[in-house]
Amino acid sequence: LKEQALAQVTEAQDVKALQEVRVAYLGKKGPITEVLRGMGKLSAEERPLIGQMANEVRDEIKSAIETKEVALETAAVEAKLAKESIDVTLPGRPQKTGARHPLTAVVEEVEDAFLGLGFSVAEGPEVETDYYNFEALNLPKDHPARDMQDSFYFTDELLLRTHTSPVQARTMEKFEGRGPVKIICPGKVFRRDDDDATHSHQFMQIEGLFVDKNVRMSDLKGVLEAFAQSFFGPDRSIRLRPSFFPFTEPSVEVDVSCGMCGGEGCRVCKNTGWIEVLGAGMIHPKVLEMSGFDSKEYSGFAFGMGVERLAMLKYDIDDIRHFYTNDVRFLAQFKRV
Ligand code: FA5
Repeated sequence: LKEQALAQVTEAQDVKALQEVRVAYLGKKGPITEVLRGMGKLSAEERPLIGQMANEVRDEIKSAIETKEVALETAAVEAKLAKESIDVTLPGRPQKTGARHPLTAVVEEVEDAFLGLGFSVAEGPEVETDYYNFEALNLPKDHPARDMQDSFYFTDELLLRTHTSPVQARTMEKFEGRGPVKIICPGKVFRRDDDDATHSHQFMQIEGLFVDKNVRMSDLKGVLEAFAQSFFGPDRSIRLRPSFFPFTEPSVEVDVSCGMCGGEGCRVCKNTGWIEVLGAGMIHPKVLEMSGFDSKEYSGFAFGMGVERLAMLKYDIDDIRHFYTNDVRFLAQFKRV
């Protein structure tokens, strides 16, 4: 019986089989328990002999089972470890890295250029009131120039800002009539424009504002020239064209030379050699007064530039829609920008 039990212990392949051996030989209905139970029927001489023998067999089987159990468990842990081990000599899986969006890169570069000229960065809300988007900029409700910027309205008083100029009024108010004020403000703007290669219904602008005593048009020109040279390099030029904005007087539009065409068949500049990137001018006295500045003591200039247009000129991008269609092949080209 003992030999048979020990053989089965040796053969057991897993803990479950071992458990079956335990039940079969040492369990309540097993042969050893049966022998011990039948001790009463034996003679007085037989009893200690048989009892001792039965106990010895039981202890031997028990210890064999325990030893085997430990061996099986160790083997199971080892097998698991072997399966989970990491081969450190395998080559790594390459991680795909992203790229900064070209518009983010341009905003940061423009910010850097103007920080160097003493400007700081301000922010304003994308959902704007009619007052800040239009009225505080000398565009009363019936003003025809409101049509220049077809708007997305939520209510009569609330709209998606059509330009970053409302931040001019918001910032000047905070200064309570005391200059200098010298900020730029990047942000998203929204217009009901039809999308084409150079127009988008949502785009980005960077507003600039400088209010102080004796600020002149020549200061505006100097700042914009310094910016254009640092941003585009010395081979690009700028030109100022007279223009109209209700919040500046005089007003100008500023073009940068296209640089990516010879004038023939260019979608970016429509063969003119120039692309308009910003509107600017001397702040209208009424706008200064409405925002709490004495227009006899203070003067200032402001400008608003289109970030996509800057990016298109800088990186020779021929369609504004590339910025918003999330084609990774387009974005991946800006890894080193
Ligand atoms: C304005 O938005 C004025 N607030 C700018 C300004 C600020 C003038 C301060 C004076 C003083 P305008 O509508 O021209 O002006 O837009 C400014 C620039 O935004 C344009 O020169 C152009 O670069 C860009 N822009 C305008 N419309 C679009 C459009 N639909 N898609 C992409 N860029 C546009």
